[in-house]
Amino acid sequence: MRIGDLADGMTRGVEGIAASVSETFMEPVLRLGVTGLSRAGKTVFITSLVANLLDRGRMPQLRAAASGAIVSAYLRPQPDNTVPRFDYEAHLAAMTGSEPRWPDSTRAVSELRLSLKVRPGGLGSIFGAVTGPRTIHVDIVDYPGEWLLDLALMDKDYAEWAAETLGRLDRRPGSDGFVAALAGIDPGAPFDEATAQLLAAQFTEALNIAREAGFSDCTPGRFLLPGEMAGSPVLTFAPLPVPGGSTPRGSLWREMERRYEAYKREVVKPFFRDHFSRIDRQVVLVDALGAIHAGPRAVEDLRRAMTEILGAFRPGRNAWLTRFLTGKRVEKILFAATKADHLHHSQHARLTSIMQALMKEARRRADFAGADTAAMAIAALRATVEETREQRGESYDCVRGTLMSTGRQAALYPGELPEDPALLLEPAREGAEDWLDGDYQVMHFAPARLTMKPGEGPPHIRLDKAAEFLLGDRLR
Ligand SMILES: Nc1nc2c(ncn2[C@@H]2O[C@H](COP(=O)(O)OP(=O)(O)OP(=O)(O)O)[C@@H](O)[C@H]2O)c(=O)[nH]1
Ligand SMILES: [Mg+2]
Repeated sequence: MRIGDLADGMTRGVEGIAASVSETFMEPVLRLGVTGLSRAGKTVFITSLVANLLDRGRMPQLRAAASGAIVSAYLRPQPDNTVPRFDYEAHLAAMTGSEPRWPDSTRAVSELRLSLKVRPGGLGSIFGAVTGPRTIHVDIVDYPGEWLLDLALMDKDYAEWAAETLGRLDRRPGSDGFVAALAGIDPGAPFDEATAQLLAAQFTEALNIAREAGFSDCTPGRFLLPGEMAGSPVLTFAPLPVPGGSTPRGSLWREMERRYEAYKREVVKPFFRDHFSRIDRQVVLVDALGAIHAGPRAVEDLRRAMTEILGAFRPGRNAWLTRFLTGKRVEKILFAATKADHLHHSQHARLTSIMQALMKEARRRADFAGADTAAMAIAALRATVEETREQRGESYDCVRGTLMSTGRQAALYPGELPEDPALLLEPAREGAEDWLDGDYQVMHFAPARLTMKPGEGPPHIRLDKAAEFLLGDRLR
């Protein structure tokens, strides 16, 4: 199953065209896809990107900002009337208020439209003077990262998904209750609702514990964040082994299979069809540092999850990333390692190479041929300052910030990332329990208290470079 296969034929295709030019004014629209697992940094990224496009003082590497080509930027009503608006103001107020804090984890989908008035060639350009400024709309969607995982389900039938999921239970914490519940049932026995509910509840608990322990691949994503679907049949199933050779009609197994397919059809498909199928530019956010900190298993799990997810973006007839009717694909994809402010800049290049290596198979599988891709280490909201500390004759490149736990200032030396990413990725692939050469630390820093000058957005690392890559060519 590819993203494009979800297009459901012509109706959607026609809508796709209508949405790519703003209805009334025929102004161009750029849909920016922000892809990332839960806690990858999507909401912070969107908030800070928008704030820094509205006030462009900290965006020197975005050429259209530096040259003055962007005349003005403002928020406009979004195109989709039934999707909640991304609560930009509340998120920004949280991050930059007098008691700065991170925005809450996202629980539902939302959307924002940022419109940029651009004078081609910049201020004083003859071309600009002749043609006058034009407007380009940038549409961005935010959603809970848990839901992204479900993209990998579209390619799997129930038996496959169940076998994979059951196969990794023993390598994950928190599965005991579910394993015990499974031991007591016969998947070939006639279906009954009480058993289905018990299994689903135990399985959901196992997923939640695994997620807490830093595992990325915890499908189905809505089990972690059910919203208004809690308790419905599409969320009341669990993986079962195939009962001895046959799957009789009316059996528990058959009903679980039916619900799994209903979940894919009625929950997963509409979400991706509505929000992912018209993307022009894509940023893939990855919390590589967080996974490295959680250990080799989390790194391998992240690598696999991202490979499976991006597999759905492979091209083909009606592919997910194929523009409807025009056959155009996503033009640019940025792979960004987020939260780079946890590292001194002397290590940013290493983080970028690790991210590139992590995403290598995903990129190959997705075959983003024709798309322009780049990788960089960024911090959407910089929460630290750099500092070099001497200890016993050695100097350490640290970062300093306000600890979330105590509110106190602390300096962090996260450990030295290897120059060769294989030194991390290979032990992870081979199933190592711990890193050989010590630990990698992550501290949870609160956003720094700021005084933002007029015309400046929140502080960041390379957000301007990311914006230049993603949007720059359309703003000239
Ligand atoms: N230091 C630092 N921390 C960050 C940055 N961006 C995100 N974080 C941290 O990562 C956490 C998750 O960021 P979010 O933007 O909420 O992540 P998300 O991808 O929207 O997560 P879900 O909504 O759960 O899918 C934040 O609460 C911060 O602790 C950053 O630029 N610097
Ligand atoms: Mg979020």
